[in-house]
Amino acid sequence: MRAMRETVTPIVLPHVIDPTLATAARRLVDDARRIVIFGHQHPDADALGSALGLAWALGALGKECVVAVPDPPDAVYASFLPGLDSVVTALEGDPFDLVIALDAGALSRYGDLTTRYASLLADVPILNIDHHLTTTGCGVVNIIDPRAAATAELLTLWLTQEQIPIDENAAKCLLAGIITDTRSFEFDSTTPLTMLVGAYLMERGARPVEVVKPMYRMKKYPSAKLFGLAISSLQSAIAGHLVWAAITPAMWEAAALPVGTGDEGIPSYLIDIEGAEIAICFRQTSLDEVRISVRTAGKYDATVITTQFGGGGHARAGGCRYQGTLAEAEAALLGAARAYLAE
Ligand SMILES: [Mn+2]
Repeated sequence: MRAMRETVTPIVLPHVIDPTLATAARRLVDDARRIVIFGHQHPDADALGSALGLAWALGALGKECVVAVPDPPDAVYASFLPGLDSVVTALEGDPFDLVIALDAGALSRYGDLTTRYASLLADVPILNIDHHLTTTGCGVVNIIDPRAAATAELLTLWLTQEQIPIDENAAKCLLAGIITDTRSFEFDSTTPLTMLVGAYLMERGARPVEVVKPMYRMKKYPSAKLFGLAISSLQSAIAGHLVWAAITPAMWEAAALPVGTGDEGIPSYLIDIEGAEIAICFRQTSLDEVRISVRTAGKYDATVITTQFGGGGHARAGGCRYQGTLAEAEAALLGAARAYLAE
């Protein structure tokens, strides 16, 4: 006998969006026939997944939807975002009735789309849906909530609140947005509601593995080779609180990769070693230049080290360049790290 029942109650998402805003947004959509959906510059999988998910959902209502972004999408998204090949970077044809701008609040984040195609977009209302803290919105109606982990989460909640059906293609696009903005539900931005929205989209046929594997697990053979070579240089000091590794031109050559390309995620890998508080990845790109990535845990701030060498970054991740040999760079950076750990 199996422990679990075969069926569960269908998931019902709560109506959490301000009803006035939700209805106003619905009215804009109802009044439009031809809709252009914008994703922001250098579109990530949340911008693209939200835009395509919405296009699938509104397309099924009989709306003519065009998804446009200022920069071409990265090819890695093609395997899990149905309809990615329909995304355009230039507009043509009849004027539009509505712009729906997704995953950024400021119009400038959509590149020059609005200025380049002013004739197609003259007097066209904008509906803005976004989850970034820093924005007040660029639309006549703005559904903005930084509590949402992804624009795709907010959009799913709006679609379900307005009883607009989400088919399998839409569900796949929307789940991709949520998974990539939360790194597989890992970041602190993930809430119980995020998980519930994810479950709702899975119920409609979306599968996390289709996104997680190409985004976070798949690597090319030369990249795996380089990773192994670099990790073979791993060293530690100060009871494991300081760890470091180096990538040399010979390693890139042995892995059949151009010298200086990529870091294969080694900086993040190093700081996940148990006990590590400061991790440094040295990448020797020529005989007299070394690029350095610093990662920190606990109370340590990476910029305390990188700014000593003219670099910058954030508390957890910083970088700098060192003019000199690898041995000189290691002596300088490890010296600074040891001094910091001794404070
Ligand atoms: Mn986002």
